[in-house]
Amino acid sequence: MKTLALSALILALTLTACNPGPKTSTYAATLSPASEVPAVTATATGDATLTLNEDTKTATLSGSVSGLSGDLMMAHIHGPAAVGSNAGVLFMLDLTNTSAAKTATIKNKDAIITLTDAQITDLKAGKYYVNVHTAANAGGEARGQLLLK
Ligand SMILES: [Cu+2]
Repeated sequence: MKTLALSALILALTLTACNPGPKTSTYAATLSPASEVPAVTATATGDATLTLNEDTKTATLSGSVSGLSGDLMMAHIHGPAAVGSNAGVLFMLDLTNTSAAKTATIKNKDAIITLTDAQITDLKAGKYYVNVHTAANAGGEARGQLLLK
């Protein structure tokens, strides 16, 4: 009977090891006016976290910004570009303003972000960034590079 229990335990451990679930990686961005290219003078700060499911090649993003000069007008993931250079919009982000406190939350606009293999390569290389836009800083009030955590 002990042998049977031990066999069951070994089988359970083997199955666990062979079935680790989806392979995910996480990317974090710290948003600041100083990271804009060129840098802007503003008090906005924020953060964003992107979680990539490498099996399904899909991602979700969530984050928040505060200290904005006014309502957040737009928020995007831009790329591919390294720190210090700019690139076009890749993915629209959904935003919710909390006007009184000049804060907003951001998240993926579509239900899920779907990436190509080339886009995943760029993301992993740190070439994607989050940029939030206000009326006062239409080109971007706070930016943060999405970097592997
Ligand atoms: Cu943008």
